[in-house]
Amino acid sequence: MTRRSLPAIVALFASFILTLSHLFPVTTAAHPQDTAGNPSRPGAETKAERERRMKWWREARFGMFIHWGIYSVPAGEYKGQRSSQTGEWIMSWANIPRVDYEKFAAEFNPVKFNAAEWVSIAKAAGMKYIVITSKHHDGFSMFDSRISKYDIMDSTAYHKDPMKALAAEAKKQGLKFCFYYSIMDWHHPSQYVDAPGKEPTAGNNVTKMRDTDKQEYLKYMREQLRELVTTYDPAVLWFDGEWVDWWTEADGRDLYQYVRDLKPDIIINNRVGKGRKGMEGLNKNDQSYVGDFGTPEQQIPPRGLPGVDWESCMTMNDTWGFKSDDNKWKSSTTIVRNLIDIASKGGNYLLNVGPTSEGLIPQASVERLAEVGRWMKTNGEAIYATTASPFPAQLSFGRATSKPGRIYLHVFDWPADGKLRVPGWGKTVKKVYLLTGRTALKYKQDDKELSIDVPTKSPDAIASVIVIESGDK
Ligand code: FHN
Repeated sequence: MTRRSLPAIVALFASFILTLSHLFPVTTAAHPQDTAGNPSRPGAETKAERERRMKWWREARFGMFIHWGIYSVPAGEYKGQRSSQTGEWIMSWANIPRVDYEKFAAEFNPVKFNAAEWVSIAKAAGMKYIVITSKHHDGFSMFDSRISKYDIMDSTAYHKDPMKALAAEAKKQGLKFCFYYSIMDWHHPSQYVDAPGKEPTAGNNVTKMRDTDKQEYLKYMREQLRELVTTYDPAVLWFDGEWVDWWTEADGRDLYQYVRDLKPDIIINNRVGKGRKGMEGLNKNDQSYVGDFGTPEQQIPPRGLPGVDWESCMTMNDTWGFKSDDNKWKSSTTIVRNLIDIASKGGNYLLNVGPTSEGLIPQASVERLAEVGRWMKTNGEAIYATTASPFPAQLSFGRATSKPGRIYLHVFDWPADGKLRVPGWGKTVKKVYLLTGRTALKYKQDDKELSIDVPTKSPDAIASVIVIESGDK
């Protein structure tokens, strides 16, 4: 055996082992994993338990994201400077040192904040859960944190805890209350910025961690998360800012387990670890990564992802945090059709609002959410608790969602000739009707297609839903 071939054989053997470990995640003693690749240990969560834990979330399909913080004070402008970047990143793109940025806290006084109104707006839109920023990258705590003076109780003119009011109101109106929490923290002394032309205490897309301070920061995060989980009982922890190089998958696993130990039925997104592929949001497939669901951002996966829990988060204009000059609002038609498209691919839609520093959700958002709510009032059953389209290819006229024995066709392009042609999917049709008014529709079926006679005018310009009952469970 020549010397040269030995390394080749070793390499071959190593890659074979590697392939094995991806296929069967090695539950090392240090990092035992459950079926979803999440940390597990004796008494770990069984598949059935995971199904139970994820059930409400999977059935909810539609939630409100709220980016609210002291960045709503400058509202996208700093010393006459504006940027196309998002409002919540002003500390970074305006290169504002900590000592100057902190001044926005003193000006933050949301006297018009009304928790009941916010929750009602979400509920009337058909949303089932709310995810609000407890702490964004700027490190400011929008909740009453006993371990930070840089919070809404101690540093603002407001001195009240809106998170308490929102959590109570959400419970009262039957919506799930959830928190966003940023791992990267532009304010915490453990981190600094080392980038050309940047203030070391300003914001930046990445921070550096002082080696000696990482444990201190992990302790700080854990204590804040303990406060958030035990005081407000959130149903989801939505982490973000995990892309910094000082944060590792192992850190993510430990934090995931820590939070699940605090509240075993909590749901945690994949941004607790290092799994996500950028804005595509789903996990890389080079190993199994920690987290309960994937997080595509500002985009919708091209195809359904059978067996994968995912949630697409999206702005209603071009910013997450409030910017006074951003009026690039999506239409309610676009928003409803995004929701349908996402549900037809088996995902959830987390739609954002960016309230003002006075505590108001922008009127343009309120109006569009009311229109979405009108559509959901009639068609909600074609979204909630549905699963992905059974059709192998995308339908030419719209999308489909399904339930056992039932398919919901969401028609965007109404057939001018009064005949809606649906490709065969191998099930025998028992009944076809319009969801609006449950009006029965005539149809003909052969093994190639189902042809449905529809009224000349579509019942709903945004999307008209036709129900096909096949009786096959
Ligand atoms: O940087 C953040 C951004 O401000 C916003 O919070 C979004 C929401 O998903 N996440 C990050 C960008 O991926």
